[in-house]
Amino acid sequence: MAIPFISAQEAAEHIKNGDNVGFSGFTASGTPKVVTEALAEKAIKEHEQGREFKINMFTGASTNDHVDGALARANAINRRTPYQSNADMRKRLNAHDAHYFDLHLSELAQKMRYGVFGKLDVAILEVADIDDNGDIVLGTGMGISPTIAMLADKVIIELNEALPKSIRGLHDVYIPADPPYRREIPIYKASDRIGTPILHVDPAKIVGIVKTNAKDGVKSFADLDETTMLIGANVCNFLLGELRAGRIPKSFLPMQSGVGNVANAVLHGLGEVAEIPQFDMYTEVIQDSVVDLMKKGKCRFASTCSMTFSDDMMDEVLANMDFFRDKILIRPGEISNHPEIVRRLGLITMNTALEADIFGNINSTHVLGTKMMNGIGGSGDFTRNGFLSIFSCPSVTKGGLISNIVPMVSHLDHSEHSVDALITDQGIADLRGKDPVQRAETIIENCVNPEYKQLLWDYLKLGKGGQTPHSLKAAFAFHTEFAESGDMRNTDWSKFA
Ligand code: 0RQ
Repeated sequence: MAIPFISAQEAAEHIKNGDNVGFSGFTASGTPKVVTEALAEKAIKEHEQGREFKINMFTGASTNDHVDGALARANAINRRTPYQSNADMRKRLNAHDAHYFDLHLSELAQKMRYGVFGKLDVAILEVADIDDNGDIVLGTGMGISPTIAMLADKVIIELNEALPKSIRGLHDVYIPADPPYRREIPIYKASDRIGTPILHVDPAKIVGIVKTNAKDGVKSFADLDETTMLIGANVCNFLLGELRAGRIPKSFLPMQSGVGNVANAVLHGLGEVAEIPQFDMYTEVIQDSVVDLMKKGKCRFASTCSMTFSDDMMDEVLANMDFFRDKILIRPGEISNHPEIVRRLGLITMNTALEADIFGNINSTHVLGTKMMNGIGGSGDFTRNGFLSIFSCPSVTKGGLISNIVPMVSHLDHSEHSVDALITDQGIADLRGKDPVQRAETIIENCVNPEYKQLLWDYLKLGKGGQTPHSLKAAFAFHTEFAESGDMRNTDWSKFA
């Protein structure tokens, strides 16, 4: 029997208050776009009638305004995991209107299969193609799609007609067996294909197909500012030094990079350095800079969970599939971020901190210790297991009112044990093989902004010995000073002597 075409509103009627709902995609790429808007409208109407309407929301990573934005504004979310980056959703999480729990991205699909969050009622999948047997070509990001398609009682399809059928072949759909039956995941180089290009869904579960042609809507990057360029150059120099010293093999190692301007600057920088050989990427997100590297022949292959390209770049890639087909594989998040593979392939990992402390601990998620920014994302999956784990951030924020290097991080995401190097616009702190005091000295000397250097040297003297010499009274003085006067530079250690 043919799968029926339905409207977004009819699709939304299949979703009930309290349902667990899984969404395809990863970042803005490959997420549903119209059923979620209709669901938000339904929630608003239900609320107007005085009825409860909230769902529990499971995604690959962040989404876009059609998903997180629309549902947050409608106050339609009860539980949310594992990552978001939407201003309206952020407000809901921080107000506890939506109960957000922050999770390593690689863990969500398996935790859903283990039954941790109860049964999955509905999955909404954006697809490029589907036939009546339930054979699906997914869109531009995979996330948790294979697992939610398998677990959900009902599946709603968004067929995105803007995606060309030629995207078929880019996906590598694979679900590992669950313990005690799991075996090694047989990826020995970034380009190893282990699954199938097609996702099969039981057609009996598919309640209908909603047509759309909305684009992912990823914005182009802003021109790089001076700070970003300095960080990018420092990361490139560090990697070049490691290559010259023979600590990175001559053939280089696969790279992972987070999202954002710094990642873009680093990759752009690597493309400019002739001494860096061709390399592969094994990462969760590829951005526009990776396409440029592929065109230059610098990046040989990218294994990813999503193609997070700006709309213009996406059009270019999709129009030139003959060139890109053998250079990109889109995998589920639990494979793109799998700790086993990160360790085996020996990834060079590059992620971003909101703040770091002088001993090398990292806060990637909580602004000034309390407000959730986005979530840990894949940064922990990669950082903890990388061959060389690098964190970067600007040395100061808000025109210098905030130092991104503090005495003690106000929230801990990645401990000193997982961080090999910290890099800011000021310079590089190689933390490997150093004790906590040596780490602090290196970070203060090389990474801290000149306006904060003396303050942090003085803090180090406040500590009364021990392996990690903190002053527990003064450890959060930068943060409390910012709360009081709005400027961390006003910190006065004499109050704590
Ligand atoms: O504030 O928005 O008011 O301008 O925080 O800071 O410098 O624009 O940083 O966009 O690169 O994001 C860590 C959040 C960095 C991101 C984080 C303020 C600053 C600004 C944002 P405004 P920037 P970026 C791959 C891997 C975790 C997940 C991860 C992230 C705003 O990289 O989510 O790595 N990482 N995943 O002014 C107070 C500080 C601050 C601060 C910055 N110390 N205190 N405010 N800000 N530092 C991706 C995926 O997993 C999908």
